[in-house]
Amino acid sequence: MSEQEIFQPFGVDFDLAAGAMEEPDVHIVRKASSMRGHYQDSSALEELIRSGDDPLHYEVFEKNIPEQYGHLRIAVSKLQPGTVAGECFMTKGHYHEVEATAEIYLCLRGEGLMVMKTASGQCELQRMAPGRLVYVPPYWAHRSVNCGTEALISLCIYPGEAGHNYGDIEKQGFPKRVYKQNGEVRILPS
Ligand code: PAN
Ligand code: ZN
Repeated sequence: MSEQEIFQPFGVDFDLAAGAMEEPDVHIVRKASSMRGHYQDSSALEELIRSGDDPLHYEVFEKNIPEQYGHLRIAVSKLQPGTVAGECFMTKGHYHEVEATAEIYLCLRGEGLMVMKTASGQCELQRMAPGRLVYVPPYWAHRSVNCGTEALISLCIYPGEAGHNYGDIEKQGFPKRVYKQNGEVRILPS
């Protein structure tokens, strides 16, 4: 490999207390309207989109790192608190396109759950809380769910070549849903 092809080292500053990546290169915004098909109660989501003027749902902040084998992608995921007919706000969730790739989520702020499933029907949940790291092994689709009252913010690191496969989740969802009623978190079916 010539000297020109070698990717240059760099540093990224984080405000760990705020859960913020300084100077991200990419800022992805997902509003409530991009969550159609994901919540149990689709009319409640439509009502939120209408009455709340399509509010912000979650954001992803990333550094520009090649989507290639050998690299590690760095992202911060920031998911707003709230519910849709009692179902906690969540990310779309995805398998990695290269299914045999893992990911780590280090939670910086908030409280939530990582809901994970395999194509063969296993489903596991892991608690997310500041300072807790969740390991998402290869082959597990993953979705984060905000069960708290402030934004759920995590630092995510995953292989450069991983990619995202949303199609399967849009069709099948996850076997378990997370609700919050009168301040109590409920996972259904239990
Ligand atoms: C994360 C996710 C991020 C947003 O960076 O992309 O939390 O979730 P969705 O991609 O499901 O909308 C990650 O898991 N990357 O692989
Ligand atoms: Zn992922």
